[in-house]
Amino acid sequence: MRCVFLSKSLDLRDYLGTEIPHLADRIELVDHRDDGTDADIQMAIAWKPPDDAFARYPNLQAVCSIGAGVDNILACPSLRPDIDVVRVVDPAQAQMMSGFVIWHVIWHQRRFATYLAQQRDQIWRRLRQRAVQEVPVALLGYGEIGQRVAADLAMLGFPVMAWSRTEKPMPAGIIGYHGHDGLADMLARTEVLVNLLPLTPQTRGLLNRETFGRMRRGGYLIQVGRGEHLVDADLLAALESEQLAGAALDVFVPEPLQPNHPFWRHPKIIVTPHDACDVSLTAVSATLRATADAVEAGRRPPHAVDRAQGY
Ligand code: NDP
Ligand code: OXD
Repeated sequence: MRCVFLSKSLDLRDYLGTEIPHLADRIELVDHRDDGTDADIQMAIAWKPPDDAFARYPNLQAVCSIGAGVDNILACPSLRPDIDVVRVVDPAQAQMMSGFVIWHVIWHQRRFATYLAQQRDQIWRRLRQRAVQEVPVALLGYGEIGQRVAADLAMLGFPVMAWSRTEKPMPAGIIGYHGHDGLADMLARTEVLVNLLPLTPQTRGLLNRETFGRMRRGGYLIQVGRGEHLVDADLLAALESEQLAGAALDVFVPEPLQPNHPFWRHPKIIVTPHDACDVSLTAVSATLRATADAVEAGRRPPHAVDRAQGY
């Protein structure tokens, strides 16, 4: 099956690199800039596709993301409602994300920012340490990645809460919340807030003044969802007023983070370049194969998102 690359920010042929020969028996990869017969293209792989990307392919049935999130594809104005949008679900990615989140939770719990500052001034001073049980962690989003992060944090002994759109049964040691009231209840008990939500109209701007204000004073934000979830000025104000003690930010608007943005030099913020975790090329490749099989069989591909919900 022929599969077209659609991206304005990445050379996807270069990105897939070593996987291309392994896919060759099943999938012929073509670049949208190459000449070709557009009507025979039934599937695509995309990351930040150009606005008119889908207009040229009248028979396209499915488009695969190269990541867990699909907001950049759903935002494309030429995407037709009948095209299945497929995301990557990769347990190794969830494990990597979990490591990132745990590192930051412990950074906050064990007061490493203060130790780093003390070292700079050659100060030898022991700080009061708190047990894991004293630091409640709340996850916004309890999906493929959130469930892994929650289980790992709970195993380390942190009190863990998780918020989702729908109510779900929770394993022992993790308290579940859902809906608007559920969020308020959870935030009132939260010291560390981890954003693992997809970007949808309902979640955009959720990391705001009101949300921070509901948390325990001196809390910490770990922002690994999407930049659009965060109201930047509200975070700066929460840090200034010491409502929040610090924040780890991995995602931004726009990316890369603008050179003059105050986050870069803020003493209470750790910036990473959208690298909290990475999807493996093997997982992307498996997603492409499974999608090709489904399109050929006239089935809905595995991990096709709910277009109405936006994730
Ligand atoms: P999933 O789709 O598996 O899970 C999404 C979770 O968010 C679900 O629990 C869902 O609730 C919940 N949710 C969605 N909308 C709402 C809402 N309005 N209110 C409350 N809860 C809501 O996604 P993943 O776990 O695979 O990934 C989550 C996100 O993490 C990605 O979309 C992406 O934005 C981000 N990400 C960031 C990476 C990085 O490197 N920084 C890497 C990978 C992902 P329910 O269970 O009820 O459906
Ligand atoms: C993402 C990813 O969706 O890296 O951000 O998978």
